[in-house]
Amino acid sequence: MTVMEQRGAYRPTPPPAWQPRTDPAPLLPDAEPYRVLGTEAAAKADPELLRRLYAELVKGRRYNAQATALTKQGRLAVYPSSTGQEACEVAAALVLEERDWLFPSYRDTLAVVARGVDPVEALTLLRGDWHTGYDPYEHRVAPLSTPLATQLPHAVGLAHAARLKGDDVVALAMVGDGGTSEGDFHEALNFAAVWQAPVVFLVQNNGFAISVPLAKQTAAPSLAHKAVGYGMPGRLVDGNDAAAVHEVLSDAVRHARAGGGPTLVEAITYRVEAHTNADDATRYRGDSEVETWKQHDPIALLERELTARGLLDDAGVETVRQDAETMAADLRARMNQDPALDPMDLFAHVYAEPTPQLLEQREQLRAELAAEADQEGAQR
Ligand SMILES: Cc1ncc(C[n+]2csc(CCOP(=O)(O)OP(=O)(O)O)c2C)c(N)n1
Repeated sequence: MTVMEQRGAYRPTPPPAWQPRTDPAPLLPDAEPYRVLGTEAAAKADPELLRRLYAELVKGRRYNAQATALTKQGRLAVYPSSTGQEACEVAAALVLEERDWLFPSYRDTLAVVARGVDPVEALTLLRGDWHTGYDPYEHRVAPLSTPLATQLPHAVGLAHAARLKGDDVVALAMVGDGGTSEGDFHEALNFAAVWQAPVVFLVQNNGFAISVPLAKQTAAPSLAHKAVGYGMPGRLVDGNDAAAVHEVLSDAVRHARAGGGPTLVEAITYRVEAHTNADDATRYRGDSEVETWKQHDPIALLERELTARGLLDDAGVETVRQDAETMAADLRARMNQDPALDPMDLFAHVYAEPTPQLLEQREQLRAELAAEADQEGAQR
């Protein structure tokens, strides 16, 4: 039989029945970012929680302003301000139980402080020290991560390990919109969904990765839609609505704790200031865009809600403001003290077993420091 005859005789058999492994519909994010403030849902929000959120937002903004001022005085090497993003920062810290873990990016100092880390210790890395400054185990806060998205697989590993050990722990990992283009983001979400790890991923979509706008970062309908591809729910929330972010993250944490697996939350927000004090944002975005976002300010939104419901008056605003000033004054005073630095620390903790080269360099520095001390002694 010729090949053509064989082909003619071939009748394809129907493939085995196929259906999606899970129904994608419940995983899809809402069409609009979820909002609470200024909507009917606000009436159900706990007044005490709203007041707490408000106090933390005001303190957070003051912290950002103080830290930025410290960069200008040379007390901090660099500071990535989260002004405009305080709702995400504060809510992320408040939704966790003490036994849970927070995995922040470099922009999330406010979340770290809101979780209980000393405000000065939280700035150690940004001051240019060689270590994180705080004990990650004390408040269950991983080091502020500068390499984009590397904190995400760490969060998944910790959460998965905790579940294997039978520990009731949820990990909440924070990342920027730019960080979602990293391989680590993909790997973390994939592992988390396959293992059903108790993790919540919070993407703060603040519009830019330094100068790169979101449109150049992804063609996805939204970052929350990416969740569906991994088999986890994606949620979209107004990132400047502290009550909404708190509610969505609380739901996600509860879901993870109950064994329901991970959630990807995309919070739509805006970085009002430059990427860091070393950046000039006017080179890639216009003032009018910034002004539009300032009209949707997280503190103003919450203040309006609290005032309208009679939960906050002028005296209350003043008390919160004063508390924030006290915190800033303490931060300023302590950051203006020169830290006692030992140059020999450079060689500590590099390797468990120092390499011969490191030992050689350590001896060289020790000798130079000793010679310098002798010289100073002789001049006195
Ligand atoms: C792996 C890696 N690549 C590049 C950088 C340089 N970098 C620092 S911040 C940044 C932009 C990140 O933007 P985004 O994730 O949106 O977070 P945002 O700064 O807006 O909070 C880049 C590319 C880095 N820190 N790590």
